[in-house]
Amino acid sequence: MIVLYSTERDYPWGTLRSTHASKTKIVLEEKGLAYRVENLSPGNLWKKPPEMLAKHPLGKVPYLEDDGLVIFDSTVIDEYLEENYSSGPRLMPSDPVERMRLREAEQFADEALLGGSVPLIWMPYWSEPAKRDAATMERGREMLRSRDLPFIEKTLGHGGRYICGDYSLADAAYTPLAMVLEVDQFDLSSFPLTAAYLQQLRERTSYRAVSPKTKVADALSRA
Ligand SMILES: N[C@@H](CCC(=O)N[C@@H](CS)C(=O)NCC(=O)O)C(=O)O
Repeated sequence: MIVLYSTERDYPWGTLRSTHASKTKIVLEEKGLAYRVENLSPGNLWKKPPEMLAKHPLGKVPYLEDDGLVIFDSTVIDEYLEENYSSGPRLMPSDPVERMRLREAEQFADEALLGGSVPLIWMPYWSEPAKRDAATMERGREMLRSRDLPFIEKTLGHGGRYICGDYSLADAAYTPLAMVLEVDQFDLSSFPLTAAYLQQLRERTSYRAVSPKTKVADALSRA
């Protein structure tokens, strides 16, 4: 069985999960694959114990084991799942230009959101409210408002239902944004296309596995 290494934890303000590992969990769900989650403590992400470094050279999540094969990096894992498990729904188009657009949209999600604005908002939620750095969180929200959301809004202007038209691997990369902004109760009224898009992602069956309303114990595997 596929084993996904992630970090997930229940808090009174919602169940928090690694954004990058959630991107991979969504693909496992969308493709209908059987898997279980190996839940690592948040402390492992900075302690980086040797057993973790043996599987991911940077000691990050996600990494995944599939029948003896160990794979790291959410983008690489997601493409591997798509290419190796062709029996599930196709999450990548075959046209080279469409594939390029998908990778471009995913790259933006990785660099601008998951590696840029989103952690400034998300990391403080792993601490109790009194210990959160409000200024850092606001800086993350401002990056979203001024840089990231305008680009997403423009991209969604193509009229398709999802970021690249039909549902694809790229949408898995935007689902962590839906998750984070749900916890943050972020006001998206100036970005109506993005608001509708993120809501659509939340309404997919796959979202249950990463929803802040789903307790860790209730989404640790899929048969
Ligand atoms: N490029 C990597 C980034 C993974 C990543 O940064 N994961 C975070 C958790 S969401 C992490 O492990 N952070 C610990 C660290 O940066 O050392 C991927 O897409 O998998």
